[in-house]
Parts: sequence; structure tokens; C-alpha cells
Amino acid sequence: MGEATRFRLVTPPPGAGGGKGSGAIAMIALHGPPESALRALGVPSVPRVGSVRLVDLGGIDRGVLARFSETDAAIFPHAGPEVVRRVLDRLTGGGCVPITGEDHQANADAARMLYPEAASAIEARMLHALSRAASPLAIDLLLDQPRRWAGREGNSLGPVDARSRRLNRLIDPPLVAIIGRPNIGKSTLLNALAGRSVALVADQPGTTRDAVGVRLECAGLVVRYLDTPGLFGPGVEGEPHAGPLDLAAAELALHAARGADLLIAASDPRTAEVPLEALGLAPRADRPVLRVRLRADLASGEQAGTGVLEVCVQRGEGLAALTGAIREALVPAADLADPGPWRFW
Ligand SMILES: Nc1nc2c(ncn2[C@@H]2O[C@H](COP(=O)(O)OP(=O)(O)O)[C@@H](O)[C@H]2O)c(=O)[nH]1
Ligand SMILES: [Mg+2]
Repeated sequence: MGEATRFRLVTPPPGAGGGKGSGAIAMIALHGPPESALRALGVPSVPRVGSVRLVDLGGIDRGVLARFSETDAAIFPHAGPEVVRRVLDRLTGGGCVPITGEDHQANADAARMLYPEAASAIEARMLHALSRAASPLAIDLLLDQPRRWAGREGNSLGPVDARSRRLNRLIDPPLVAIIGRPNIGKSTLLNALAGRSVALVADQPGTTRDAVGVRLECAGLVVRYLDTPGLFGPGVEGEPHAGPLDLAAAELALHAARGADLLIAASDPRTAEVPLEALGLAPRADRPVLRVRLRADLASGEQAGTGVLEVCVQRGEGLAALTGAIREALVPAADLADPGPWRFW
């Protein structure tokens, strides 16, 4: 049967408030081999690493399934409480193992058992977090936590503060989705950021009908990055050649974008941005938007608007600025520099 998939609801639990708003998308991260989770949800085949698909989730909902690495996949159902509860129940019923942060005492005990050499409960938790943290930036900060929590353990069960929630992205990678019109260089950008060819690139619009999801490091922060098909469809100006496949691709892109922690809204000098407001993707505190103008070499003199990052993959310009901006939008330098304790579990 193989090892059971472990799963964790990354977005706020149904009914907890502070969610991402109505019509939003929930994210359930799958850790370890995804087979048992996929079986529980009736997904007929195990997608290859990097693939992103719209799938039927056990008859409960239709949602995106993304496989970021051998041991990191995620499903994105709609965030309605009933849908989320049923998907979680289905996973549990199928033998998958929930990871919850709720039972603090049990977690502390488990961490102590895993790390008997630890001098304190915080140190045991820290060693456990270190073993699963995705981002290089987490390491020094985690190692310093026992010192920062010394004498304050009594506060350690309080609510997770906003800074800690952002820093937790160093442990569990946040979701970044790029959206924009077809054929403006989005997939070329991903290949450049990944340093290898992970996405299909072509002169024809609509090449990326299959979205691609990979783990990428951006200035010390590891993210789950979704390269989406170009947007046609509702709210986007009529596209004469858009067929049913294009519309399905656009549906997938919108679905994924709604669940993202950070959106990259891409355009190029010849192609307008997609209308974020009309698509229900206006920037929000919990989903900032980075505006990026790709293929900057095609500009005939005119500047990008204010607040728009210029990137030219062909000339290798703007890539470091972009990865820096992604990191800053998700884990600001001020949070990293703050000397206070980090509630990291
Ligand atoms: N001139 C120029 N062309 C580029 C650049 N980046 C990508 N392209 C080309 O633009 C076309 C569309 O690229 P692609 O990445 O498939 O676009 P997507 O549909 O938005 O993913 C391809 O022919 C790329 O080679 C760039 O920086 N400058
Ligand atoms: Mg593409």
C-alpha cells in the first residue's frame, strides 16, 4: 500500500473567520507520497511532478491538483466550510494522516520524543521545525528561537501573531501564481527562474494549456510557483481564437490564482494586463499583487507604469529584482530582522 499521505489544511479552517473571502479557494497540502490521498479522492492517475490539473475531487468539488515535487503536492477545493470538511473527511477515511497544529501538548510531547537530546520543549519543537523547513532563510532564525523564547515559554501557547504567520512561510512554502495574457513570456520567465526547462515555451499563444507547478527559491524563500495558462474568458476581452481547451485552461488559472498567497500580474509592452478587479483578483492584504512587465526589450521607448517591475529574460534583466520582490512581499525583511520570538509551530 505504501506510506500514507499526510495532509494539512493550510488556509484557515472553515468557520474560523479571517479567511480569504467568499468564493475563495482553500489549500490542502499533501506531504509524502500522494498516492493514498489521490486514491481517497478517486483521482485515477498520479500526476507527474510539475503538473497542475483541474480534477474531480471525489464527487465533492472540482479543484486544482498541483504536484510541486515528489513529496509535495496540494489540492485546492473551494473554501466553503462544507466542501473543505468533506474533502478532509474523505482523506482521513482513506487512511491519510492529518497534521494539525492544534494539540499543542501532544505536539510538544511528540517533539520531545523525537529529539530527546533537546534541552527544552521549545528546542525540541525547533529541531523538529528545522527538519522540515523548506527555506534556507529559516535556518539561522530557527536556531536562535530557544534563546529568544527563554523565560517566555508561558506565552508560547498564545495566538499566532501576524509576523509569525508570515515567517511560517519559511517552513511551509507559500503559493505564488503568475497570470496574464497568453504569449507574453510567462513560461520563459519560469524556466529562467528555475534555471532549467520546466515549462513549455512557444511563439503560439496558448502553448501552456497545462499549468506547471514547481518549487522555486526566491532570495532565500522557497515558494510553490504556479505557471498558469494565459487568461481568456470572463472579464477578459474577447479572444477570437479561444476554444474550449483555452477556456478550461483559463478556469484553471483563475482557480489557482484565487488560492495564491501572492499574485504576479504579468503584461508585456504590447499586451495589456488582465483586468484584476473584474476577475475578482484585486490586491488584498492577504493576497498582494506584484505587477511585472515581461519582454521589456519589445518596448519602443515607453516606460512601464509606476510600481511595475520591468523584466527582460532575453537580456537577463530584472530577475534578481523580481525574486527579491517576491520574497519581500511574502516575508518582509522587517519580519526577518525583528529580534522578537517567532511562534513557528
Ligand atoms: N523578445 C523577447 N521574447 C521573449 C522574451 N521572453 C520570452 N520571449 C518569447 O515570447 C514567446 C512566448 O513565450 P512564452 O514563455 O511561451 O509565453 P507565455 O504564453 O506567456 O507562457 C516565445 O517565443 C518566447 O521565446 C523576452 O524577454 N524578449
Ligand atoms: Mg506559457
